[in-house]
Amino acid sequence: MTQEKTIRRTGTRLWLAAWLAALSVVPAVAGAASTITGTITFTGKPPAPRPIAMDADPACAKKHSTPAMNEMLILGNGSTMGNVMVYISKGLPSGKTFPVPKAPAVLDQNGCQYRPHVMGIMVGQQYKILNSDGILHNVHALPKINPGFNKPMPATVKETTASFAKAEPVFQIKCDVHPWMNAYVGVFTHPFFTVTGADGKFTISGLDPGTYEVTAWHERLGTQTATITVGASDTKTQNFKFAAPAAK
Ligand SMILES: [Cu+2]
Repeated sequence: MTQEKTIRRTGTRLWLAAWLAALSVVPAVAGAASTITGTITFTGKPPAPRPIAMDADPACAKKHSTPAMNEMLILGNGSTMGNVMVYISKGLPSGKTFPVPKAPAVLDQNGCQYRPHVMGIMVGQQYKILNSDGILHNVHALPKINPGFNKPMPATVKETTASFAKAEPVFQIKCDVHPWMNAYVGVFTHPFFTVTGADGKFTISGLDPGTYEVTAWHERLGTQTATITVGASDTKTQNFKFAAPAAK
């Protein structure tokens, strides 16, 4: 091939690449993604934080220099609430499928506590369960729709995996060796779920315009729902308040 021809071909290729790049930056106007955001707060007098007594297994107690605290009620400044799972519970088109993340959802057993305490996962996504402790644990999943499982994880077993075939909000995972160990998992056919940190904030984005039911779930204080309509490229705010249970 002559040098001139090579230059001409390279030029054509560069032009084509520039043209394709220009196409890809055309904004997608139709169905522009929308967002639902908000803050979860706790009202009423919160109970005093409770330390977890790990004395039953000295190997667990030894992993903490200060007592591990119960994770049921995580409060931030202004009584914002953590460990609340927020998800779209109605309104997504029934036939639409969403890609399953290739990365696994990871549950760790660390300091004889599950990390994270509350998490969401998609149907078919790999659920990787780690044993960072190097202590005997027993992962006992208690779903009602999916099959349950009970996986002993001796000190030498660092990892096991599972997955869930059906949507199921929200079920408990417990450790049969350490009765204080609890985690909660929600399984979804879509990616529109999140769990609040101590700041109580949540953001669910990437939604098509439409009317949605949003559910906020807490392990002790139950569920709340709200119906929200978002337009194209819209952001709507929906806050939730959970009240302390009435004294008995
Ligand atoms: Cu355990």
